[in-house]
Amino acid sequence: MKYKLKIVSLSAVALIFCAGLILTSACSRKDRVTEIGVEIENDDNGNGTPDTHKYSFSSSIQGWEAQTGGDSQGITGVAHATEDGSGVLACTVEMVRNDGGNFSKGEAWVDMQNEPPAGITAPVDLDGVEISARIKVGAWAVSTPSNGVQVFVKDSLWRSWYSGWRNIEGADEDEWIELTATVTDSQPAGGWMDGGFDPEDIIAVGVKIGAGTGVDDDANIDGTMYIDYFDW
Ligand SMILES: [Ca+2]
Repeated sequence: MKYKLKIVSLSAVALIFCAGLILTSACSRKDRVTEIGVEIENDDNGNGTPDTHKYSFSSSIQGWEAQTGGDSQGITGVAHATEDGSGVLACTVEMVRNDGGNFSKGEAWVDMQNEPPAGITAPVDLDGVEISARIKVGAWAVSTPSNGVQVFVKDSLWRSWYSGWRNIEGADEDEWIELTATVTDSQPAGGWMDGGFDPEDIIAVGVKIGAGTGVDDDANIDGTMYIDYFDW
């Protein structure tokens, strides 16, 4: 009887020990997951604060794509990358100046009906709201006449609103460029708006790059444009 009791108590000790091991293991797994999650969120700003931009590209392309229709096909692909410690959308630019066809400008954009930012449901009311994007290009994008960049939005009938053209100049080479514009129901200076555009009914946002015009050449303009975020 005494012997049996000893076996029972030894088994109980072994059981408690195993339970402890399992619990410890479960806890450390949870800690590791939490740590990885924090690392991904902090990746973008490089200063220990989470990136709260609508599209931050911290760890994915968030549904963005290259425009493959119409006359704006000069961005031929998008991919996730890291630039200056931040998750970015890397856009492959293959434009042809004075192309006269589909490649003298290009767009990276997202259909928010399918790929909305966290906590957002499209359509979105952006009337009077400032939109912003942070982008970077290299020496390949600097030329005369100047190439340029714009931010844009589209309403649910695919009517467009483009911010004023912003020249890419020598000082911009390898520097982050902040693009900002306030969406309204009128055409901005140097920009474009389709008739009837409704700023309260936005389903798509994007960034455009275009080749400068006014000279008679058909130079290739090839390189990578990085988009750090798109926000409003
Ligand atoms: Ca980013």
